[in-house]
Amino acid sequence: MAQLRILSVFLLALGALLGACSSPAGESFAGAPSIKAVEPVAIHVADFMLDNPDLSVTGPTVTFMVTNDGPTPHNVAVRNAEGVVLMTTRDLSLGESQTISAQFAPGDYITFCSLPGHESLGVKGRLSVIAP
Ligand SMILES: [Cu+2]
Repeated sequence: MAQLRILSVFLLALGALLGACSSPAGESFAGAPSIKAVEPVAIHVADFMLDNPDLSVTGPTVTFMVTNDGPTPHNVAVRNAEGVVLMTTRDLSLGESQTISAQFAPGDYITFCSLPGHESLGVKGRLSVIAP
């Protein structure tokens, strides 16, 4: 029973610590402006990876700014769990960017490059869209 009590105290302390670290919605830390939903989500694609393979964004409208940092042409596409592609950039050459917006229902999606073989080489990530 004593162990359970110690665990409870620990969890309470942890909760207080986590609470102290998070800022209320709409507030930002000094010098670090909060990212609003209307600002593009930056994605950098390269040979053969995405710089941020685990994105969480607020929907329904999401704007991405996709940049290709690799010598091989790439695009960034988004598909849902059923495999339906909901958004694709054009094929971008080294240094090219495209800003693109699409609507997403809350849920989990896959980001990938649709050029042959690129997804299996590593240009793949997860996108989680949360309700506003
Ligand atoms: Cu690619």
